[in-house]
Amino acid sequence: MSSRRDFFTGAAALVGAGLVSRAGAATLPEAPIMSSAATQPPPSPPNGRPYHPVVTLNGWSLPWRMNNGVKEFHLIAEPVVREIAPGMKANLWGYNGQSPGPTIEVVEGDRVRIFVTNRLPEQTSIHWHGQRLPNGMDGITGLNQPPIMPGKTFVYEFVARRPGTFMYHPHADEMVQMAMGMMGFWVTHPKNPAQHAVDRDFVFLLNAYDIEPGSYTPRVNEMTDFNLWTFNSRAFPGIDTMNVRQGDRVRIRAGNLTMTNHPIHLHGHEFEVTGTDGGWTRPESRWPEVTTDIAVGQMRAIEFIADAPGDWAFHCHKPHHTMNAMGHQVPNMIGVDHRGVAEKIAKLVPDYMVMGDKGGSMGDMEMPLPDNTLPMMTGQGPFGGIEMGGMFTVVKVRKDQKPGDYTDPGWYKHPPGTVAYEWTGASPGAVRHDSAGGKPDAKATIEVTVRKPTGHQGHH
Ligand SMILES: [Cu+2]
Repeated sequence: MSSRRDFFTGAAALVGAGLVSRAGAATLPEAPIMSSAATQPPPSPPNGRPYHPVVTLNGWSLPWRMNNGVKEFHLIAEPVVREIAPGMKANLWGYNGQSPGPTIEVVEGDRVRIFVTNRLPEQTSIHWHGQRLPNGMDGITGLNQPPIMPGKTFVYEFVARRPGTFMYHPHADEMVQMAMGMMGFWVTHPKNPAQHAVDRDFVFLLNAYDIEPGSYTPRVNEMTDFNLWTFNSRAFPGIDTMNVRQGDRVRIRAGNLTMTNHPIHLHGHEFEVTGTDGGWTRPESRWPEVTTDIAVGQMRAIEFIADAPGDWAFHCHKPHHTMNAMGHQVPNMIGVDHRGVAEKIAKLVPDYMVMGDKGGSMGDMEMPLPDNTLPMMTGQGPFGGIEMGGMFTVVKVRKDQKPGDYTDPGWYKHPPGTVAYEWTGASPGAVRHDSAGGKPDAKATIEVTVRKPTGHQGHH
């Protein structure tokens, strides 16, 4: 993660696209390109009305140009290479060098003009999810507008009437284009910057990909069996941590553009859902939660006071969504004795290894992986392997994190006596109870019941 100072170094990654010099393009605003997948804390707005900028997790906000009071942005739909996490890159489609595309930040009442240049090999369009706008700006190919053909630029223009949390994505060949990563975040800040003000405001999209280990391009026809679950097209340990100051009021906004729901869970704090893609929730309608389910196509803004110092996990609560690419059709081998079998197979298959006979713990396991894939469960913490992947990151709450500083403070230093520890006194050993609820019997043997396949049981 970068600090505000680093941002200006990171801004070196912003280069003119060099794509806008054709005849008639002199009126197009510059289309900045981002080459880094690191979180870029945004600079304060250089012009226009004031607002408190959001921080896009492993992303950035798109600069604009003021043209006679209109905020002009330039999005370029194009193939990109996105680093999903160190060790894995994906050929995706996105905007301005990254997938997801840059966050667009405007202020309630702003007149916004967005130029969209299509550099994909097929037609596209952009739908501005959740916005109040003229029907012809809604972006459904065929319904509201003709398609933007390859090489063409379209202009969308509307007033950002409603403050809140939005996203953008194509409504053209959308199964393919969203499976390829075409999406981005949009925040319309309230006219009055004091309204809904928080100290830190993080945003990201939930996305999922099916990329066969060893390959680079998503299988776009997949409906359910995705193997990469990501925040802003990054998988743990590639997702930056959210670093905050103790006592901060923190908002985290997430939008779900996958094909299943994600129960998003925060450790160590309670939060309230303060906004959806339909607007801000009324204060009297809120209740405390530690998990909120984000359904397909929904956005949620949660808020909490970060009053508990520490490194707090923040993740999807579906266990398979905190794993990285690997077949999920692995049988449950807990308790199976592989001795002998493994040796015989190893003679035939040199890289063969027994998996999961003592549970699935693989955090410290060195496995031969194909090129360009991620271990299923990975990431190192101060106490060893974290054994996570996918939709997992950490909220770091620190007393001495400076306001406006988003740099990673390192691992939490626990006060003495506040970490779970090993019992080193006398151990009673393992005691087993028999199934009839009788006396403990340490020597009880395991009785195995074998059910033989006898055809259609219960259908005699
Ligand atoms: Cu999930």
